[in-house]
Amino acid sequence: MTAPDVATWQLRARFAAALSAMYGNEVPAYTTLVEVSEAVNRDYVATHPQAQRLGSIERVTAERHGAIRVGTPGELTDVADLFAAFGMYPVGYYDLREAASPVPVVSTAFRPVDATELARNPFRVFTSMLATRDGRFFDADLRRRVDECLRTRTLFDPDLIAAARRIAAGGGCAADTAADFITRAVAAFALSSEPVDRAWYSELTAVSAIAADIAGVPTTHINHLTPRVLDIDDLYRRMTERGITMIDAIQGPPHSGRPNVLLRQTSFRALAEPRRFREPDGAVTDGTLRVRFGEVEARGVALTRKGRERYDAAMACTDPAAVWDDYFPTSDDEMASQGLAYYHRGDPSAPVVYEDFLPASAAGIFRSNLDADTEAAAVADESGYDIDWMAGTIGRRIHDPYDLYDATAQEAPA
Ligand code: OOG
Ligand code: NI
Repeated sequence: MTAPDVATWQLRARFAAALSAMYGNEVPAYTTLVEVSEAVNRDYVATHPQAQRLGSIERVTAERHGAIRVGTPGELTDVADLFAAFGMYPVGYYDLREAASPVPVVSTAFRPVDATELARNPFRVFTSMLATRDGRFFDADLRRRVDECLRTRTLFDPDLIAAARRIAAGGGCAADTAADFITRAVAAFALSSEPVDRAWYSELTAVSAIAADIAGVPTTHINHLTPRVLDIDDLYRRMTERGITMIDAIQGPPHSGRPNVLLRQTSFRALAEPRRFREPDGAVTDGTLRVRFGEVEARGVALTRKGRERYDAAMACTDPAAVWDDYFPTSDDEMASQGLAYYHRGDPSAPVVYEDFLPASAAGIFRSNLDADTEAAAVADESGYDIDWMAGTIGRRIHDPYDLYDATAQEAPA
């Protein structure tokens, strides 16, 4: 068999770029964020000789992650099939119901799993499914009505999913198939212009803003698209100077003079966007919704299990910044010799970049962009949601991030 014209990684790069173009058209603040991010990265590279140790400026500049939310196991399965055509596979299980401030979703991240593919294009999408089976957040009546509403919608055209399966099986596709496939995939994540059912949306909002966002509308949408920066403190200052109100903190590890670990993120709420509503009397009116937002991130070295335990312990302190130096050493040499972080073939000058997400940050990002929390009732969780449930449901292995970092660390840098 001959190689396909367009390989999965090329499809992934084109998909990420096309989503970015769509998002920039629809959300003007995103374009500002990308401009500021690029300026931050240029300045950082110009003043820091070691700047590219966490990734080439080409990769970092093109790098994005997105986030989507779906309502049912079937929709999550379609997402898994669609993203496989772009060489993106589920990695990690994030249970945001367990966060300090719980969000009623369970999540995974779809991304390339090996170093070569990540170097070609690292696009990833954090994907959450509404936890309607969890009685703490959904009583029997609400669950039934939400599930009924979700049953009647089709997020992804079955033809698109069938095409995705063929492309995944063939490792790519013909040139004339590629453009059409990408256009249809991007369209599946655009904000819908269909009128929103006012009564249903309001009713859901009253019990759960997240349920309204997912089940109150007939489609899904990319809710943010995150560029990567090399200096997030600088980015935060520059955005604030431009008059964009960021959430009040950077999520994740504190600023320190020590090796950057894992992931630091911050976000801002997008402005209300014009939407059409169908009123109870059938009339279509104009209104607004705030469903999309901006986020930016800085990535550091991937921590080993031992390093992650340290991290979690430091973050459990009242002021992690104040105690950071008690938990983490000053240099990559020490990080490597103490087995706290991953380095290619043990070489402390070659960090393995963290490619995943952090549940506490994810819950924080979610909540900071919703008007209200979902109240949890004091009943038992009988949903059965866990990583095995999710893997079984989508019919795929969910990769363990540590296995992937272990494998990457044994290779030379890509
Ligand atoms: C996802 C929030 C999680 C991140 O970067 O941690 C996330 C969402 O709001 O749907 O994207
Ligand atoms: Ni995000």
